[in-house]
Amino acid sequence: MAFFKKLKDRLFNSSSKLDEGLDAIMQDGAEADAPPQLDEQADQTEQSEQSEQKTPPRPAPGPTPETTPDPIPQEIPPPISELPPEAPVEIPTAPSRPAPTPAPLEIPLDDPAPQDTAPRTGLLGRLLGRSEQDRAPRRVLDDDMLEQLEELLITADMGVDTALRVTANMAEGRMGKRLSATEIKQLLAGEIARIMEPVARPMPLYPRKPQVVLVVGVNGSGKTTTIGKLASQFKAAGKSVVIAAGDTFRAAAVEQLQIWGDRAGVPVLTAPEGSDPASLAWDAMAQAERDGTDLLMIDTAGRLQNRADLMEELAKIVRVIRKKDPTAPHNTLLVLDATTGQNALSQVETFQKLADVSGLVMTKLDGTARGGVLVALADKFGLPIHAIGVGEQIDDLAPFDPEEFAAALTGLDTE
Ligand SMILES: Nc1nc2c(ncn2[C@@H]2O[C@H](COP(=O)(O)OP(=O)(O)OP(=O)(O)O)[C@@H](O)[C@H]2O)c(=O)[nH]1
Ligand SMILES: [Mg+2]
Repeated sequence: MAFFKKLKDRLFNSSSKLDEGLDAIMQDGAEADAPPQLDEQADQTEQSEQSEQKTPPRPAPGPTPETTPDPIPQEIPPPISELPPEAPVEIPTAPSRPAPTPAPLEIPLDDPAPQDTAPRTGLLGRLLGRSEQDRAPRRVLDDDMLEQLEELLITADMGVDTALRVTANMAEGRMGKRLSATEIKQLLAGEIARIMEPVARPMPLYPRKPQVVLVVGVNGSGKTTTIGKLASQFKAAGKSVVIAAGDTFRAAAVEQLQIWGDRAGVPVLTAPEGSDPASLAWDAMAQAERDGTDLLMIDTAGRLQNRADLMEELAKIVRVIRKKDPTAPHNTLLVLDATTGQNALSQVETFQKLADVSGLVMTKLDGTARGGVLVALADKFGLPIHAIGVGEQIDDLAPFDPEEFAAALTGLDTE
């Protein structure tokens, strides 16, 4: 589907560095079965095949992309879900309902993705089949290569600990084996997907009214935009939503949120500039309660994790919300900008202490080559990743799909 294709393309764009790095490592110590000059031919063959076989490849078979199984599942969960298993069952019909698929993210089962990722070999490639794959350059997996892989993963922002773990796991039982670039990508992608699998969870919805969703994060991480996108999806899923403009710090912040409210078709509650965001949160909760609103999303001002005063202000917002409803906030979403790299780790640590973060939204995954930090985050904190931002438009918020992400990050699918 169009949306899925867009997401895939964007993620692929963001992953080219890791992909290129892997290829460079292979070339560094590659042992080809074929003589070296065939490698050059192979490169040309690969390029010419990618440009729709404008020039027919030379008869000498060279390495061409291997046929890899499509790592993209055909069904992708929506970024929000009705009742998680642990949710109190107050609405008898709700638990048995199938997870609703919000309109913007509806992905038909007959999505053409499998065709997209079909082997892109030409006629020659198909004729040569297996023998061509056998001739792909290979490199012995040794300490030297492992070290290079570790470094590569670190430059992709995976962090030292996670990079070491990923490479150690992929190397287990394979030291001394001769691997092709595609095999290495498959192994890395498998390891990454395994780490990411448990955190790929849609934002849970509870029967509580109003369900209070507090949205926090550093300046410019994408909180307001994400609220607009989420509000639109919740609304499409049949929920009544109201947004509280808790960023009373910046005059323009309220206007920006109002624009998003209009786009999403949900009301925005505001307070005068400079007023106490905690009291706005209180008033918004009271109003949402009176109106029987399903979801109250509270935007907050961006705050850097080293600003103690602002962090204390956030802690106060949480305290006040809890005074009104001890079970609230029901979701505290930390919005992280994927382009900030390793700093995201310290953001999670600080916000977790003050606001009891329940889940993450990772924005700006389009246009960054640093998506590896998600792996580090999943490995270190295990917090659910509810959704990913892949653009500035209202429908540019997607569920997090671990296999798709792992394939995109390693460049597995871009061949
Ligand atoms: N490319 C891209 N841009 C995004 C994404 N999410 C947000 N942005 C852009 O990032 C910028 C900051 O977004 P905001 O939503 O204003 O961020 P914020 O966290 O509310 O910012 P403050 O309120 O100033 O702390 C805007 O220009 C958004 O359009 C995304 O997923 N991809
Ligand atoms: Mg904002």
